[in-house]
Amino acid sequence: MLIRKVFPSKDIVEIQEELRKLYGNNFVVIEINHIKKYPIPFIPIFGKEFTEVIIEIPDKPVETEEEEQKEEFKKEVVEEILLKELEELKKELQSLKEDLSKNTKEKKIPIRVGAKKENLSEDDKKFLSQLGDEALNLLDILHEKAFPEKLAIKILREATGYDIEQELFDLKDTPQKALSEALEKLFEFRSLEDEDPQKVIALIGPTGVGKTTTIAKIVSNFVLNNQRSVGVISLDTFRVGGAQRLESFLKVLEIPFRKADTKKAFETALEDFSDKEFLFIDIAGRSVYDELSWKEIFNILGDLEEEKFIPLLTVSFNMHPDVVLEIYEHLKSYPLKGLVLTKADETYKRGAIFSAIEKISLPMYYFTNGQKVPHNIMPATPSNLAKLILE
Ligand SMILES: Nc1nc2c(ncn2[C@@H]2O[C@H](COP(=O)(O)OP(=O)(O)OP(=O)(O)O)[C@@H](O)[C@H]2O)c(=O)[nH]1
Ligand SMILES: [Mg+2]
Repeated sequence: MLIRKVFPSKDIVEIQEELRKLYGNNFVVIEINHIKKYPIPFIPIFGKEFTEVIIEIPDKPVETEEEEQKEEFKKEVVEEILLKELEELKKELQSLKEDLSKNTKEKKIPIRVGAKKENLSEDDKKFLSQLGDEALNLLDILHEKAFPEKLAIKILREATGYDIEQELFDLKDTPQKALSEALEKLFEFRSLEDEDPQKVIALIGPTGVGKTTTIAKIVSNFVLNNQRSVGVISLDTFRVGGAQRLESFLKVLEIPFRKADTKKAFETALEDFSDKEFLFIDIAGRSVYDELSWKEIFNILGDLEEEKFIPLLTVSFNMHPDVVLEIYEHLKSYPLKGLVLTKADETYKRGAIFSAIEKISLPMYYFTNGQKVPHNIMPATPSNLAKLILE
């Protein structure tokens, strides 16, 4: 906007002061003219001198506009710098991503033992490729302990949780706790101590697996730690000295003992021990193909009320799972109620047998891990099994 102003003074500095008072700094002087004004128009006498100033006032104050331009420029520069930095960051991120996926690809094809043989599903392969370090360590241990691949994956699925940030499955807790939690979900564990009293427990299984020794361990612990009343009946009568060692051991602990070679003798012993909380029956191992002999044994035991009778299939950790299944298949027509796993100390590959145990699906009652009576036995709990696996 152009403005014309007329000042009586000639002094430019004075005029500028006046203008500043009126318009601040927001004006630009366009033109300055010295003019004369006459009292009678068109008669040039008695004229008086004036200063005519033409100024322009911009729509926006000049300073603000300049500042705005500066700000605009600054913004553009900053934006440009930021964009460049962003580009750099993007590139760095991309290369990090590539490194990471290379690493994980290299690291996470952990299908080391047996996987190819077992034709894993795409889902299982994907799961394995998403395992974090701790989970991979556990997988290594399960492989070392000869767990079948599919069971190892099942265990890991239970032991791990998905970490959204890392996009990985990793252990939910310490290896001991995470494994223990997983085992609890996948297998059944039971304790004789939770059973109502007046139970008859028999250990049944192949020769030399540790049945008699395990009974000696269980009853000693019952008597020494729990003050439970127990008795033992041995059906191992046809072998020379079959029951002798057990008998002399039980004598020391003053645990009542009977031998029974007939159904009648067995029933008499049962009556004699009717006040005992737990009665253990020791049976000599025999081939599963000796069907007659098994029938004879179950004929002797046959009249026991089913709910009172707890026959436990006893097998050792060092047995081949197929052999365990073979034995189970032959004996499953009898009312087996659980499992005892012996000789954990004799093998490092304690996981192999679990492919059979998964199929048998009976609760586990005890693990034994040495020849020492009464020490080398532990109740079958998820935590004890986890310890045996991680050891
Ligand atoms: N290393 C080890 N040896 C064990 C364990 N349990 C038992 N044994 C040993 O295995 C051998 C056989 O044990 P027994 O208790 O006589 O086995 P069994 O099942 O009663 O045998 P049969 O009566 O012949 O059927 C003995 O030398 C025991 O000391 C164990 O947990 N670890
Ligand atoms: Mg025996």
